[in-house]
Amino acid sequence: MSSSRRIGNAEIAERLERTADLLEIDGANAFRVRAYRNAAEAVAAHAESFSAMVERAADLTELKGIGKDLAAGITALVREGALPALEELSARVPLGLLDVVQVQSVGPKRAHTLWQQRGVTGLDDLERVARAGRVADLPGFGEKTQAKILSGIEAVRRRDGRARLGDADALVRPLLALVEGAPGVKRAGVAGSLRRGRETIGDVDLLAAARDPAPVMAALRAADGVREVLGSGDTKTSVLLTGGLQVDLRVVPEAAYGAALVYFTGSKAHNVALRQLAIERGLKLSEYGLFAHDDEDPIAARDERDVYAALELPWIAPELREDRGEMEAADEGRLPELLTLDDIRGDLHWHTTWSDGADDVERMLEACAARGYEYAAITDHSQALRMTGGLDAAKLARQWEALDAAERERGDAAPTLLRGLEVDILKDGRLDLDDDWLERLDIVVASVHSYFDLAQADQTERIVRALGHPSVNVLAHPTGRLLGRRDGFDVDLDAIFAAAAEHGVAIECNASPYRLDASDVHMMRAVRAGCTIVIDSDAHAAAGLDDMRFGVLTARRAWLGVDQVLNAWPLERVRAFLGRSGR
Ligand code: DGT
Ligand code: CA
Ligand code: CA
Ligand code: ZN
Repeated sequence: MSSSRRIGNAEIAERLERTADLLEIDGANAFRVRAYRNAAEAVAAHAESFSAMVERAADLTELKGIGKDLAAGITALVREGALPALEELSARVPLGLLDVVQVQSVGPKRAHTLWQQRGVTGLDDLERVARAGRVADLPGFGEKTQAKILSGIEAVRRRDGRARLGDADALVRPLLALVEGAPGVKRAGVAGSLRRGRETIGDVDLLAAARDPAPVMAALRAADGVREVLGSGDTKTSVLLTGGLQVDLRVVPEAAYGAALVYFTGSKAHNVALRQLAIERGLKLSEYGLFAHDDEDPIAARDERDVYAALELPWIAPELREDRGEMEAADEGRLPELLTLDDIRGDLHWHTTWSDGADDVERMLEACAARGYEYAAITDHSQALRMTGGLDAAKLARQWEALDAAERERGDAAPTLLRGLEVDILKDGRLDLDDDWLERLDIVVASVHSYFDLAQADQTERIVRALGHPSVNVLAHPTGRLLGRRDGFDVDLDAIFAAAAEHGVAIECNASPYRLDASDVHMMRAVRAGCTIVIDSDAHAAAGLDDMRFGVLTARRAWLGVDQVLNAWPLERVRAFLGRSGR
C-alpha cells in the first residue's frame, strides 16, 4: 500500500541524513554512516522523484550510492512512510542529541561522550552539565571547549524567534562600545525593547548622534560577530549577528537625538499615545522632533526630557513605556519612584558547591560583598533534586558546621549571612525537609522542580498547601517557565498570590534571564493582591549574582519601588518579615 502523501526527494534525503547523524552519535561503524550520507546526497541530487520510481518498481540499486539495504529502506519509507533504520535508532538514541550536535564544537563523537558519560540527552542537559563545569573534565574537552559549548547553545536557541534579554544585552554591549567610539559620535545608546527591558528581544535598536553617519555605519558593519549586512545607508544599517540576532543602527544629527530616542525606544503603543497628546496640544511629534504647526525648527528634539517637558509631562522611564497607564500617571503627577539596582541590599537566593553551584560559600560571600550587599542568604537545593546533590538534614547539619567556621573566620564582615535552603515542594505540597530543620532556617525558599504537568487544580492546591506551611518565606520562580524553552505550568496564579499574601510569603522575581519569573505582569498582579516581591539572582556561580539587574529591570516594568521589594529593605525589616529573630 502506498502512503497517501507522496514523500519528496528532499524529505527522503533529510531522513537519511538524520539516520546518519544518529548512527554517528550512536557510535556506529564509519562505513555505515558514510553509506547513509552518500545516499542522502544521491537522493537530493536526483532529478526523478523516488516516490515515482518506487511506484514503477524501478531498481534503485542501479543508482550510484544506493546499495541493497538502502534501496529496501527507501522503498519502505515511500510505501509505509517510515525508514526502518531510523525508527530503530529513534527508539534508542535520544532525539535531543540531534540538537546537541548543532552546537558549535560538539560533533557526533562528542555528543556520544556527553550522552554516555554525562547522561546528556538534549540542549537543556548539556547546558546544565556545562554550567556545573562537568564538561571540561571529559577526555578531549577542556575549559575552552566548555565555554564554546555554552555560547554555542545560545546560538542554536536564538535561531528560532526572539532572543532572551540577557543574551541580547551581552551581545550588544561590545557593539555599543564600538559605535560610541566611532569617529564623530557625540552620543549613542540602546533603544527599542532592549532599552525598555522586555524579557525577550525581537531585534536590537541602536541609536547614535553624529554629523557624518558613514564611519559609524562602517564600524558596525566591520564588528566582530557580524555575519551578514542586511542593508546599509545614510540613516540606517541592519546587520545579522552570528547567532541570528538582528541589530538596527540609526544615526541622526545631535540636535534631533532626543526625539529619535523617544521614537525608537517605543513602544509603538506609547508612541501613538504621545503623538495623540501632541495633537491635543496643537503640536506635531515625529522622530525628528516636536513641532508647532508649520514651523521648521522644533520646539524640542535634542533631549528626551525636553520632548516630554514640552508635552507638559515629566520624563517617563523607558520600562514604563508600554501604554499601561503611564501617560495618565505622568499627567496626574503620580508616576512611581522606581526601584534601582542601587536600592538592592542583598541577594536571598543563590547556590554553592554544597549543591549544584560552581563556587564555594566564601567565594559567593566575597562576591556579595563586592556588590555592596548588607546581607545574603545561602539557599542550596534540598535532597529531592538528587542530580544537584541536594541537602538532606544530615548534609545540612554538616553545611552549618562549615558555615559556623566560615563565620568565625569572617567576623563581622558584611554581608550578614542568612542560612536558607531552596526546599522542593513535593507532589502533594509537603516540603522536602523535616519541620524542626525548617524552623531553624533563617529563610525558606520553596519551589517546584517536579510534576510540571499536574492539572491546574492539583498544581494550585499543591502550591497553596506549601505556602500555608509556617516556615515558608518565599515562593521561588512561581510559574516554572524557561524563556524560549518551556511554558510555565498550569496554575491559578491569583489563588497563589492570595495565599502568599495571607501567609506573608514573598513572591520571587527570579532574575535569571532564563526565567524572569514572576514576570512583570505577574508581579503587578501579585502586588495588587498584597504580596511582597523579592528579587533573587538564583546564582549558581559568583558571576551569576549580576543577573540581579535583569530582575530589577523587570520589577521596574511592574512599576515597583523600594517599598514593595523585600531585598531593598534594611536587614532588621527583612528579619521582621521573615518572622525570625535569629537562631
Ligand atoms: P522588538 O524588536 O520586537 O523586541 O520590539 P521593539 O519595540 O524594539 O520594536 P521595533 O524594533 O520594531 O521598533 C523599535 C521602536 O521603533 C518601537 O518600539 C517603536 C518605533 N517604531 C517602529 N516602527 C514604528 C511604527 O510603525 N510606528 C510607531 N509609532 N513607532 C514605530
Ligand atoms: Ca527592536
Ligand atoms: Ca528594529
Ligand atoms: Zn535556586
